[in-house]
Amino acid sequence: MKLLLVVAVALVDADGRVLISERPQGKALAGLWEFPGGKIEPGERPERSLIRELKEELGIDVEEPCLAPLTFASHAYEEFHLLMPLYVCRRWKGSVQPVEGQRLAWVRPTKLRDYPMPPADEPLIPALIDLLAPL
Ligand code: 9L3
Ligand code: MG
Repeated sequence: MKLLLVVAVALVDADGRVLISERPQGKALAGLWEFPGGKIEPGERPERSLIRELKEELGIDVEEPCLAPLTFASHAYEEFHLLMPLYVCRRWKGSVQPVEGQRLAWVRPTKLRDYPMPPADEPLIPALIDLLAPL
């Protein structure tokens, strides 16, 4: 089965909330809330892909040293197997905007389960709760 490589990010604000984005109508998995990101293009380094996607989808500028890999998602869809590292990013330039008209939400990690997510994204929640739990 084809392996689809995708990158995703948990943008974390000063209050420890995480950004999720609703997939627009007309796209696969429309209406589900995901960690922003997208496909890695052939020959592209994953960090570059993520920087590109964050500019395209949210209008922000991220620098590579601000990205830290946290964990991986893996899910077998009918047509492909998805492999998706989740990065964490706490610093960016510019204000987050819904460039593609998508709905956005800043959510406490423990509240992420209130939002319907693609099957690849949901198993990432515990790692975020663990990372961002108040000390
Ligand atoms: N996908 C799942 N969870 C995510 C992201 C960013 C992407 N957090 C899945 C949806 C699509 C595929 O990966 O099947 C490619 O994503 P996109 O290029 O349609 O955003
Ligand atoms: Mg995308």
